[in-house]
Amino acid sequence: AVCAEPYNPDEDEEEDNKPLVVHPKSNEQRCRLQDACRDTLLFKTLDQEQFSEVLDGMFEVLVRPQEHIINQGDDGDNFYVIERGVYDILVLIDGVNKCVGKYDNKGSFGELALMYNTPRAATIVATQEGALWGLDRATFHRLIVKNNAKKRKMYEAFIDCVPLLKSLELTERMKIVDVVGMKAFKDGEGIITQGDAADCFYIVESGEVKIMIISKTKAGQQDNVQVEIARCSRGQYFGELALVTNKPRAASVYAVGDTKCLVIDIQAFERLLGSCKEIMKRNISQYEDQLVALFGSSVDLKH
Ligand code: 1OR
Ligand code: 1OR
Repeated sequence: AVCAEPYNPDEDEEEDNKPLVVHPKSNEQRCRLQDACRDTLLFKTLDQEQFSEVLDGMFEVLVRPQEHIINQGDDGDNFYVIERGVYDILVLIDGVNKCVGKYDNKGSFGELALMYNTPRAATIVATQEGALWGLDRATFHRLIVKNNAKKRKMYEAFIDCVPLLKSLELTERMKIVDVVGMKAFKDGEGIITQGDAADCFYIVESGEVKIMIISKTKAGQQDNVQVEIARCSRGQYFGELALVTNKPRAASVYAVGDTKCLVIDIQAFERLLGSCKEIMKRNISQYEDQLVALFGSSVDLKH
């Protein structure tokens, strides 16, 4: 019924004048909350005041093993940030509930139904005891959804000129903008560490990154020397390999000068960039050739 009502800006203004919800917290709770939200991508484009209002509006939710936090098809009530616990993502495919992914002690979920006023797109089940921080629908709308218009203005032009995303429809590219985070890195700062587990993907917005790989036997050098194998600048992406191959990070990545990257989490990557995977795979098949050109053979890597 909600989506059939005509949009009334006066009502919206009325809503904006009401005080925001505040759930009082102890210092200890506030610390844990801040820790849990440090890497929440949806909060990355908020200013200090908005972020602090979001934290005020969040409330702690303790969960038991097998508890359904969200059921596919329901109306959306809250958005959740994970403090701890493992959560399966189930989607109904041909009448069968299939596990299509999981959250392992980090990440957030439940934004889609609140952003687009749609039924819940997946079921989220806790596989063990855990703790979440919730944000109610109305507060999420006032603080996050309203920020999306600004976000679209900021990143639309950039996203439109990323070669990888050229094949997507405009509405698909806008959905990416809605969920991306922006991270800034200082000169020399590590962005990805070879061997780590992967949970996100990057597009360079400004500055440059260098990709370094640990070479076992590069002629005349000692063990475990890092060699530069590639650089990425504005509009180029990195961090796709581990997500596409389901393996640990194949290389380390460092900022060269002050650098800003768009960050997309693995679930949004699967959901929104699935159709770009063929392009990524084609480019990945060229990594091997580049490797041979650089080192003479591809067996030189420490695995
Ligand atoms: P929501 O409000 O729809 C369920 O409630 C949440 O599960 C959803 O927001 C997302 O935050 C989260 N497709 C749709 N929603 C997903 C998915 C997903 N993964 C996590 N959520 N896919 C799985 C990608 C690994 C695509 C399945 C075809
Ligand atoms: P990732 O998720 O493995 C490190 O995290 C990223 O560095 C990786 O995704 C790729 O985006 C990138 N050539 C170009 N880029 C590479 C290469 C590569 N390896 C990793 N990345 N290789 C060819 C070397 C000339 C090495 C292939 C193993």
